[in-house]
Amino acid sequence: MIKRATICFALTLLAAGLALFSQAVPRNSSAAITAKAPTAQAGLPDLIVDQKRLLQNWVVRVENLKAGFCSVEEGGITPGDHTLIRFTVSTPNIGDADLVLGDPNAHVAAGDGLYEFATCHQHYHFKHYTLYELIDPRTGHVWRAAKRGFCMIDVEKYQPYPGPANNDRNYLSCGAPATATSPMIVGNQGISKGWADTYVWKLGGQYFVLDGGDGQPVVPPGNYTIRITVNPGFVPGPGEICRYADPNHPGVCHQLPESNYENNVSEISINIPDHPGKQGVGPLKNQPQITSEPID
Ligand SMILES: [Cu+2]
Repeated sequence: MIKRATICFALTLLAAGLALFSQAVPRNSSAAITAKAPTAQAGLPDLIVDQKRLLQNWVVRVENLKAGFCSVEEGGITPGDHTLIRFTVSTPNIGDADLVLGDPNAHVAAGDGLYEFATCHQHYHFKHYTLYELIDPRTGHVWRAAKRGFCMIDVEKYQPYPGPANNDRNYLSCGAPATATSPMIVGNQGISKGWADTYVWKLGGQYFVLDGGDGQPVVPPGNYTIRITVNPGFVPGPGEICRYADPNHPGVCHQLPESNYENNVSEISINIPDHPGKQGVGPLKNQPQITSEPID
């Protein structure tokens, strides 16, 4: 697993290196430097949720959530010990074109409403990229997760991709606005065809609070469904833009273009035990406790 922060840092260095290199190459002084238009793509992206990944990567356990964690602040959680279910979400692009978002700074400047600035994370988050739901199959009650925003980049290759195995990794920088201490970072977000954006279980907000510590009802022991929906459909409210109309569901819209909106959901069944303890119960039991929260 590649750490997202490492990728961003490495890419910043790489970009800086390339910028230096390109400045060193003599240019025709009369030629204006124009930005290259994005290459037109013939196909469309197709996002899915990797069900096998979800099935193999979850744990119910007791954790100490510290007051300084962004997910505690953003999720309205009382700091201290809480019973959680943590899980990993991976969203491969199995389509025949890249999902292209580019620089969040440009989206914010254009005022298109796709990104918002996350004060605690000090960078931009895409709104409504993936919906996390914990469902009680008996009552249909739905709990929401602590995660509030997403940065889409190529984290890892999706091995079962049906197309070519050597597609380029193109999107590696979340981007950030200028702050008092650092200049603006130009981002390049997206998911290349054949690649996946992955949010591992340790990351901030990759959990549901089960003991009511976030103001939602307590989740009693028993069988539940975790349902993950990438690029979820929504009915636009007043003033909301319909970017991509769903061809199969009149009135339903999506934020991102895809060739198929019918394969965007994965579900798993899990059992929440009575006393999971700090070791936990589930495929990821006995993993170390988290002392500082990695964010993305
Ligand atoms: Cu973030």
